[in-house]
Amino acid sequence: MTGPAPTDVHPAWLPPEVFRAVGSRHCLVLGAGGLVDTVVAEVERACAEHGGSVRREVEGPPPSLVLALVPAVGDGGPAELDAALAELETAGGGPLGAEGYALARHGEVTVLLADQPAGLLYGLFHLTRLGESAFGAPYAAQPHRPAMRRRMLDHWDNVDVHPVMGQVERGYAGGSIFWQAGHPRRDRGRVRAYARLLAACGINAVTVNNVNVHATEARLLTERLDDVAELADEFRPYGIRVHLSVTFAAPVVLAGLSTADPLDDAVRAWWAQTTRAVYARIPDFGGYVVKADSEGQPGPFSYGRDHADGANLLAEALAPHGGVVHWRAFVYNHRQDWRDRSTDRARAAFDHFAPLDGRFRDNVIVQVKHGPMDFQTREPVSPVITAMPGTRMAVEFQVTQEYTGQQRHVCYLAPWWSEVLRFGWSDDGHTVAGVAADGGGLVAVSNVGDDPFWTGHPLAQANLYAFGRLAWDPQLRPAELLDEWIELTFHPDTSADPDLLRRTLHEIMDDSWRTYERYTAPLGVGFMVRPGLHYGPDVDGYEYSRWGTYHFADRDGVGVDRTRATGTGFTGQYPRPWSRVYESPDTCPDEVLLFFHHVPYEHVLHSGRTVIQHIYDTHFDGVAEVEAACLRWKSLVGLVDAAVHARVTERLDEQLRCAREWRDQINAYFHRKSGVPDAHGRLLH
Ligand code: GCV
Repeated sequence: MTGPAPTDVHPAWLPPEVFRAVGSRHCLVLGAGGLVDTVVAEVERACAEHGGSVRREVEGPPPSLVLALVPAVGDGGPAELDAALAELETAGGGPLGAEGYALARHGEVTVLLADQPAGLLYGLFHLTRLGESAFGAPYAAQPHRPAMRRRMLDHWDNVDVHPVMGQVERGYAGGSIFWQAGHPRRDRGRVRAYARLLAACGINAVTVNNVNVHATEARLLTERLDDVAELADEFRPYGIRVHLSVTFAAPVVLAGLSTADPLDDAVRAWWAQTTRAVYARIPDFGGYVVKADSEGQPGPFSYGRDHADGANLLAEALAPHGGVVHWRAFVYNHRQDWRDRSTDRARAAFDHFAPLDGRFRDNVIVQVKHGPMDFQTREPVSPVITAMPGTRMAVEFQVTQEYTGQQRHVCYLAPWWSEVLRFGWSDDGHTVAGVAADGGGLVAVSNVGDDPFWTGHPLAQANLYAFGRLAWDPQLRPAELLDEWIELTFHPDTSADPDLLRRTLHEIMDDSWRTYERYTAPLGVGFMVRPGLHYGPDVDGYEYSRWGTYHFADRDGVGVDRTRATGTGFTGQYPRPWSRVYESPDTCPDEVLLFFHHVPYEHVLHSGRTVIQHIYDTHFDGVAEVEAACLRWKSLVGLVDAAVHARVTERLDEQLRCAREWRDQINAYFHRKSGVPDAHGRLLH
């Protein structure tokens, strides 16, 4: 069932060592169903490696680990199982649900209970995180349920190599693990191993192609559906449903209809019939993902319809089969005139979507990027997330590091995602995490490719891991998640200096997002990257472009006035208290000051420093922090796998080169614009 682990790829957070505690026990598994077979196969593999045993019949010597589906528990099971069940009942809290599980320890027996097979699988992976501690002192049954029902990764993978974007759009880890130059890859073991890693961090949905749907990829929906079905077969044993990005123009480009108008009967009939065929082939298909009227993709605007009309068309086709449509809210004018100060890209998603609240069908999930612009290193939370109580919403993160160092720089993103998820408004305790949990869950763009370390930069694996875990439980702390990831991936106890290894990884990674922020675009102003590529500094690269990403630096100051009083009015899209907080530079948090305000260089931040001195200081500090990270990493020679050490060393060298370039270009630029010298007299070039 699980197949042999591929040997040409790093085991990431599932090396055989993490199964030692489970694999050295005498295990009893009670229950049946597809995912139970996966659990049994996992436990068998672990026991073969570590000397334990597995059986599925109650009769036999006392087990030390019982994994049981509650409905399969009958008379005659171990007494410890009954005790755990009784505790669970007393604890209340209702059923464990489709994916929940409970863990308990009584006497010498650890018990894992679930209502349904997926829960058993997630519980098994929880045991890998606990290791021996799951088999120590007794503890009463503790239930675990995911906060989000849908925890999804979108792959921006192309079937054909795109002439500009390549095999994977914004991919920094080699080619696609699904597709290679026009065809599905044959090495399916890699996909299965990926599914296993994803399940182990809690992911349960994957989109297998880019949201920019080109000609070949459009046909995955119809004549190339078998390719999608093959992938679904690999993901299914790990409880992961496959979704497909489709083009809104499909009825025209695939079936030759004269229109894709969402209100046209022939168009509706085509989607209904096409979707029926998809479910006939892939009964557990998840649904469609759509990028419409965005960056050149077709959409309902061409027919004078709005996004509710467009999304409802696909939702109607999916509803009879239990599918959902993820309809992206990333809609803005990408053909702006930089001279036009009245258009503000940050406003666009709210302007298009907030008025449609309440008009989307139940199986539409409006998928919103977490910030109003585009996955910059720092942005405020998108106000759209606060504005559509009558709509199911999914919040979209970007695990692939398009604007955060492209997996050449260490940039552990969980601290930021955690901040976003905790962002709250109103007295009723609304938070981003709450909106996602009540609606369509969390989605992220994957950072995985066919690279032997999965993610190019081995330390970027932590972002993938942390995303899945935060989607399961948004309350988890980033440092705690890093602990988990370090223990699983590096198993420090088997190294010569466990404390040094743990401490050093934390020192390098904990604050690496803020380090990256320090040496790149300052105070939330964003972009300043090379156009198209989005790597390395180019302060004015986007300043006179059509993409709507400006910083407006002149000799007196910098930043975008998005206030109601004198700017684009974007601050008015927020509920209180944020509409007020962001409106005034006196209350606006420093880290997003230049996102909301155009201020003089001598403006004094809450930190007590002027904007210009902050720019100089943070850029020197950021580079110093990268220098320190390089030295720290050196000290881990011999404590981590040699190939991992070499790859990270190579990436850190590039990070340091690039950080120095950022520092020098940004500092020189603002020094030349402002004429203000550095208070500490450092070289500004
Ligand atoms: C898939 C940004 C990226 C694009 C991406 C787009 C999106 O603009 O640069 O490559 O397209 O976001 O999220 O749709």
